[in-house]
Amino acid sequence: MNKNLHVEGMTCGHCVETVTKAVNSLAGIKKITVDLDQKQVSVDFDESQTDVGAISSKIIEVGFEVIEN
Ligand SMILES: [Cu+2]
Repeated sequence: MNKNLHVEGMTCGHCVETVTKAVNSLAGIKKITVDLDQKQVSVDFDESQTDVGAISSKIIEVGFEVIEN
């Protein structure tokens, strides 16, 4: 499954790396792409292992705001 999330608060490459690492620490993540300019985080994941709620919580946990599209 693929989900696009609107993530507020990312300002630089370090933020992108923080979000990427946090999401990748979850089980079932296949691919994450972060578009800093568009504030979009695109995640491919195995829905039998994780869900949008868990992904959003993880992003919030490391200090960003998730606005679901
Ligand atoms: Cu940053």
